[in-house]
Amino acid sequence: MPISHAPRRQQFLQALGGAAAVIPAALAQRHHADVEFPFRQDSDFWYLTGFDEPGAVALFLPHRPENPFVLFVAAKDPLVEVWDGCRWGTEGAVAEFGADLAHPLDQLEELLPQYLQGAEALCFRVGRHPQVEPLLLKLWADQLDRAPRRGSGADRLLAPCPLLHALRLRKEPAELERLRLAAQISAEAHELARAMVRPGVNEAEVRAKIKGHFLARGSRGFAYPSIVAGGDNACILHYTANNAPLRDGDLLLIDAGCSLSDHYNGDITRTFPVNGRFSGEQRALYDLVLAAQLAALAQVQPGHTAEQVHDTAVRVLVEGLCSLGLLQGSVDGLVEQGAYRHLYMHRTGHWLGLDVHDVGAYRLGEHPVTLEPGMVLTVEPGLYVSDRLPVPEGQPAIDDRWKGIGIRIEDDVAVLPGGAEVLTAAALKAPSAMERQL
Ligand SMILES: [Mn+2]
Repeated sequence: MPISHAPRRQQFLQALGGAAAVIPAALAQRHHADVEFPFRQDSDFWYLTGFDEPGAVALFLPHRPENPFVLFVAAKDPLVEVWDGCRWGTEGAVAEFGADLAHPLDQLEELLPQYLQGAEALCFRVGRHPQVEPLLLKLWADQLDRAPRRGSGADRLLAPCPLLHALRLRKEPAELERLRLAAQISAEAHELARAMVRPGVNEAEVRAKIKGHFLARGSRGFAYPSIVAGGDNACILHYTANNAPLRDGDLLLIDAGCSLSDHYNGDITRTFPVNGRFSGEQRALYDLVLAAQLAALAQVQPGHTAEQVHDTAVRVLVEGLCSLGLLQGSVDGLVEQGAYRHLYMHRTGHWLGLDVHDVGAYRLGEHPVTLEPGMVLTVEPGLYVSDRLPVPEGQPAIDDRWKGIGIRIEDDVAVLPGGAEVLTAAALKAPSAMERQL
């Protein structure tokens, strides 16, 4: 079931009403000197076009029903293409990407006013696209100047996000297929990583194994900077060094997922003992995080909210931390005051899709968004015991035997009619699977 961008364009055009949308592609980003980062397309632009070149601009023009989808793209240029690879050019934009009309990018300034003439409003994300924004604002200013005599002109600037991100939040069946594949490849890499770990192996070697599998399976590589964090390094939530030797007696936390050729992402975290055996303290906290994760996963179903998922995880964690003597007081009071946040300081999940932290509202005004079939989210509670944050007043000091334990367990979950599907189940997490004979 291939991804089809055309039905999305139809939905977006309908949602626009009388507004005309200008959706720019991402630009190439400089790494250093004349070297660029690998190109990453803007996810909104990709969602609507599937076109993977930098600098392009897509127009969506409901007021021109005979040719509502116009692409401005880099023109064919044999000399540039010898260095940088093939471009589709205007002919490819029409033939391969379904544009009703296509023009070379250098005609954008000249042609944009004509295309936007007659729209009731302009739909453009201010603050994100410095190559297009001045042009668009000047054009709108001209329209406003002329409106009294012409009797027409756009009178509002709209953000595309509410329309577009509501579409992106609800995944089509073909998108769920891609997310299943991203989850599967990511899970395979976690299994390979666990099999190679033993004391003395470097975090970087584990990371290389994971990246090797992602590339060998045809994905683009890491969906986000992966975290391979032994022992206390796991208590740094966005640990980036990833280059320490793994120590006997420590846990290893791995947060890694792949990004497919069409940018659908996996996002998995697993934690297990470097030497194959949990200590008593490690096992107690692992069992607690797993219990919180399973309870939170059970809350993922249509009609519930992401807040319920988070609240469930927090409650299980706080109850367990009280039993272990790491917190004291009434569970309700501790939850209300947030007196657990020196041990659990992040939310329990996020939307997942073309962006790893995918677009879509979590709240609309006062109301948390209700989970619906097609929504995909991560469920990732954790505990991080270190000296970095102060123990809140009235809470027990932390005994040294707990310190340096960082645990997170993260799965990707699709909401389905009547329930949910854990996409990442192939990455094992039962304590018995985390313990290994070395
Ligand atoms: Mn995540």
